[in-house]
Amino acid sequence: MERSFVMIKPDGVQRGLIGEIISRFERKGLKMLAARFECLPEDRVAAQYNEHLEKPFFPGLKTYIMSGPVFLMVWEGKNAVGIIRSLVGATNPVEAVPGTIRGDFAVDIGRNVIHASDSPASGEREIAIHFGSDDLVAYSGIAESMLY
Ligand code: RTP
Ligand code: MG
Repeated sequence: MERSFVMIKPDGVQRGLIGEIISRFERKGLKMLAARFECLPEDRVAAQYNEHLEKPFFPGLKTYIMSGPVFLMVWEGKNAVGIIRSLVGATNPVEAVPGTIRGDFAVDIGRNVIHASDSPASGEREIAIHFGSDDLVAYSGIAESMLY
């Protein structure tokens, strides 16, 4: 079973897309293990995006991510990382196909609504940045026993 870290970025929160995005993941059959609504401090933005610290777009990315509250989540499921990346769509909304979250709701790479872990290892790393092990709630969902 894989776990993915998902963050609805400030533009997604401001546009009222939290419910829409959660609904898509629930209908797919994924299970939420944790969630928190907050404004991210600078150190966790840097840790989250450590692979991009030296990129030219990082200062703008940091300003964007810290411009308002974000909605942080942990999702679990069979192949959850790849499935969530396909539900999210391509990084650049120009390439994100309709039916994906970015394909349906975004027009600009610098305002692309949502983050999702790009590998199972990234998922575990990113979860540990934002959540403690006590924050992850263990339970069995009906959907799980029906699906797997
Ligand atoms: P994310 O990490 O946010 O889920 O997005 P991603 O994997 O699809 O894309 P990634 O390459 O990790 O880039 C992280 C975020 O940085 C912003 N970005 N801006 N202006 C640019 O060229 C540029 N490139 C990336 C985007 O907000 C992207 O989601
Ligand atoms: Mg990324």
